[in-house]
Amino acid sequence: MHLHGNHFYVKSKEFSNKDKLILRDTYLMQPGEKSEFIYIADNPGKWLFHCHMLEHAASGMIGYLEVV
Ligand SMILES: [Cu+2]
Repeated sequence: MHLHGNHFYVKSKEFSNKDKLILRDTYLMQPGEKSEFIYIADNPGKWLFHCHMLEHAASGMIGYLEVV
């Protein structure tokens, strides 16, 4: 999943066997995976949030976050 206009921290075991907080604007999620994104919402606007696999985005894995 990719978030425009912001970076976020996500707990990931991508680089080790232990969860680590990694700073990202895109996070490759596994099927059925649930994740919490942690970020400071200090960039006002409507920011697109979507799957980077365009066929997934086209079938509905897309939305936006509004920072006010
Ligand atoms: Cu996808």
